[in-house]
Order: sequence, then structure tokens, then C-alpha cells
Amino acid sequence: MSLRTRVESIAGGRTDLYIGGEWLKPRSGRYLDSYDPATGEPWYQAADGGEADIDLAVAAAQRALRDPKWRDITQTERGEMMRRLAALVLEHAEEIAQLETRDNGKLLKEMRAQARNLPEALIYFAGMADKIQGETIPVNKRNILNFTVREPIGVVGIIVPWNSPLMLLSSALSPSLAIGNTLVVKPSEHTSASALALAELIEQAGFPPGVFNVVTGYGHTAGDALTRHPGISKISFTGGTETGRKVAMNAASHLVPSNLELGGKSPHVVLPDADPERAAIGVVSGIFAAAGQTCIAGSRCFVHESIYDDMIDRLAARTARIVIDHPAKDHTEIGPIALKSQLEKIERYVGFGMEDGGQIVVGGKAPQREELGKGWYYEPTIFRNVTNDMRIARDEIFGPVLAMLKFSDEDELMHLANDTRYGLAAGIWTKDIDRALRFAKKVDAGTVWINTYRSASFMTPSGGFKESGTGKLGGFEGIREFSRLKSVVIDYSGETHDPFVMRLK
Ligand code: TXE
Repeated sequence: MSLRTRVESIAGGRTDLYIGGEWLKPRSGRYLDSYDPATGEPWYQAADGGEADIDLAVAAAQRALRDPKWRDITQTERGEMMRRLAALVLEHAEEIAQLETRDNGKLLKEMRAQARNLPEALIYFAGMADKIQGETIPVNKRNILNFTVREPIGVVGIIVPWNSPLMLLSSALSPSLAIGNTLVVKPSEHTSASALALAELIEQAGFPPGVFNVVTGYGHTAGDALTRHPGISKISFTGGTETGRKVAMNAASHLVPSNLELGGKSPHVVLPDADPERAAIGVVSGIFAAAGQTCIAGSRCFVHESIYDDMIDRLAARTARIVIDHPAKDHTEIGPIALKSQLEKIERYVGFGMEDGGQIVVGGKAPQREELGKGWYYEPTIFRNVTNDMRIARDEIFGPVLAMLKFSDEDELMHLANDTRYGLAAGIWTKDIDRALRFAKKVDAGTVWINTYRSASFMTPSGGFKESGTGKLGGFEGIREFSRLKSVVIDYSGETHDPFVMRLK
């Protein structure tokens, strides 16, 4: 089926599972509703896959791992296949972007950028495919040659959330394909469509059946079965910290490693010498882009006490001008929240913010505009007089809510910035390079931005500390994460050794 036909068949229809190169109905026979966040109405039904479907998908992925058309091709050929896929994604970027926007409510302009980013990532990792090399190790023994080989790790289970479905899938998929793994993908039950569209293109690009499988369904059924499956060699999970904990424990029960990209409560700092306008725009984009639904959101803003009021005025002025509207419109800056449950979480936390003594500067409610209909919209919200012990400063809200905190010196700043269970990202605005680098050194965060924020790339090694996750994706780290390293040791002396003495020299 052409991608256009597949995409057109989604709206108002039912989607199936993609296993071993075939479109299959779920064993349960059940389908689940997927909602359009801009209308609050269901717009298609996705197959409600479960354990039996996961079993089939893992078996198909294992067969593909042994298929000579995948196992025995050269790394250069693997790279060529990925470049063909990149060209197809680029050709269909607009349809993919429209699909994502309808499914998760994110701005069409942002989804267009992400759809164009995917081919770039595929091409980057395709280029890496035939440059994955081992090393020769100079060991402490005579006439011994030791070299290392980096191999595919096996079947990778990828569990993806709803906020940036394809982009987050790509960060595990691209390095995995480059090394030669096979995949079973479990998209979020809220955003199944784009992974299925990608399956269509993967087939057209010539990947053998079973290399890429998609089982849609709920987390506690399909997701749980995938993480407990003994046929998986690695789990890649992006989502909430509490779910990540369950995933890691399931995988560990059969000693399978997991890569976890979890939540955050990232500190975003403004020092008195920063360019105030640049910093204000950086803080606004750090929290309100994607309506705050990003793991790296700079949700705790620390401003030096000497400029605290001025910075709040600037942030409030820009925030009050933010255009909230349908995500497909060009002028829209904030679209709907992707899930109803997420909107309710935001409302609950805004309530906690007020109860705990924070004061709302702007926002704090859903916009009351008839043309927004029943869409799940929420106004970007700024709280002042926040302290680090309040719930809005401690927990990840994953919405457009900014907590403004004050500090007086560097020691206090470092203490407050690191006083969180998370460690995903951090940002600082200053012209003083010494202070910026001291902050970068001392902050517990996997990524630190200086005079920028949300500047992310598939080439940048990234991944959180503390309860924000384990492992790294991006650049060669992605290849390391999804491969296994083998040491080969050869004795070329031609001598026979005493069998009862371990060779030390
Ligand atoms: O995420 P879940 P939810 C955070 C954010 C949000 C919170 C809850 O704070 O408010 O998590 O969101 C699958 N075994 N982030 O409930 O549950 C699920 O089907 C295996 C941060 O939507 O983590 C989906 O595919 N899988 C974040 C994926 O996990 C399970 C992105 C994510 O869902 C499972 C999203 C289980 N037991 C939310 N339960 C980020 N880091 O970007 C669920 N899943």
C-alpha cells in the first residue's frame, strides 16, 4: 500500500499490527480509541495488542536476526538501505507531520521540523554503519593478538511515549538499524499512527520482513509483555520515571539492560549579567515550547534576587502574547495538551501551586474561547514566590507551568538547582564564562546549555542522571548502547603451553 493510502485509511478507520512484514489483526480482536487533542474526539481505532502479539513480533524479529538478507549483508549495504528509507521519509514528510499533529496535538510547524529531522538522523547513522570498528588491544602477553568486534545486540524492544513519537523512536531506531539489530516497537496507546506509517516506508525501502515490527496497545499489557519477554536483548524506554522503574525491573529479571529516558525538573538559571531579553526568550521557549510537554522543559527558573522582579515582568509580557490556537495554524505558538489525563494533571498542580503559597503571574486556567471547542487547551502559567519544597518545584508536571525561584549567591544556587530527584538538563544565561563553566561542572544534569536552551541534536550524546534515566543516546553513544562488544584473543606463537598454568606472559 502507498503511504498516502495508508495515511488516508487511518482517519475514521482501524489500524492493525505490523509483524514479520504483514498487517495482522490483534489476537484479542479488540481496538482502542485514539483521540484528536484539538477536538477531544476519537479519530481512529488502534489495535489493542497484547502478550500473544508481542510473542509473535519477538519471534519474527528473532527470525529476521538470522535471515541472511539482514545478517549477512555488508554494513555498507545496511547504510544504503537506511539512506533509501531517509529519502522516502523526506518525500512523505508532510503527510507524516500532519499525522503526528492530529494524533498528539503538537504544532504542525514543529512536527514538520521533526519529520525533516528524521531523514537527517537516518543519513547520519547510515554513514556510521560501515565505520563501526573494533580496536587492537596491546595485552601483557607475548605473541598474542587481541582485537574487539562490535556486534548487533539482538532484538531491541522500543517503548515510545506520545509527546514526540517519531523523533523519540528515531533515537533508538537509527543506531539500532545501523548496527544490524531487529526491532519490536510499542508506541504509546495515544499516538500509534506514525510508527505504522513508518512501517510502510521501511517495507518500501527494502528492509527484510521482521526487522521492524510494531505492536500497538496499552502499556500495562503490550508494553509490560515486551519488557518481560526473554527473547529481547535490550529495552529502550522513553516515558515517565515511575513507569521506567517498572520497565527496568522487568528487564533486569532476565538480566536484560535497559536504556531509560525519563522525566525531568530542569533548572534554568538567569544571572544578573545576562542579556535580559535573550534570557527571557530562552526561558519562555525552554518551558512553553510544545506546551511544556518535553522531558527537558526548563520548569524551575532560578533568577538572581537583584533582577527577579524585572525578569518576571519580561517573562509575563512575552507569555501574555503567546498565541494559543489549533496546532495546524501557522500563527499558533501553543496548541492543545496531548492527553485529557495530562490536562487534568496540569490543573491539579496549578491548584497545588496556589495551596503551597505560590502566586500566579499569568495563566492558571484553560482559555475560554468558543473557537477552541472541546480541545484540551491550557494557558501558559507562571508562578512567582516559589520555593524548592513546593510540589510545583519538586514534581514533573509536563505542561506549561513555570516555577520562578530566587537565589542570592552561587552556593545557594547550586544547592537549590541540585536539590531534585531528577538530573536531565540544565541551562544558564550569563556573559561570565567562568561562572557558566562552574555551573556546568557542578550541576547534576546530563545536558547543560549555556546561553541557549532546547538545542538538541541526534549527534549530541544525551541522557539523564539520577531518576531521569540510565544510558546515553545520540552520536556514537547510540551505537555503543545498542551493540555488544566481543574480544577475540589469538595465540600466534606456534608453541604448546603447560595446560595447568594460566598464561601470564
Ligand atoms: O507515561 P508512561 P504517561 C512523564 C510525564 C507524564 C508522566 C505520565 O511526567 O505526566 O510521565 O505520562 C508505556 N510497561 N512523561 O502515563 O506511562 C506506555 O504505553 C511497559 C515523560 O503517558 O511512561 C507508553 O508507550 N510500558 C516523558 C510509554 O510507556 C508501559 C514522556 C510512556 O507512558 C507501561 C511521557 C508498563 N507497565 C511522559 N506502562 C519523557 N521522558 O519525555 C506504560 N507504558
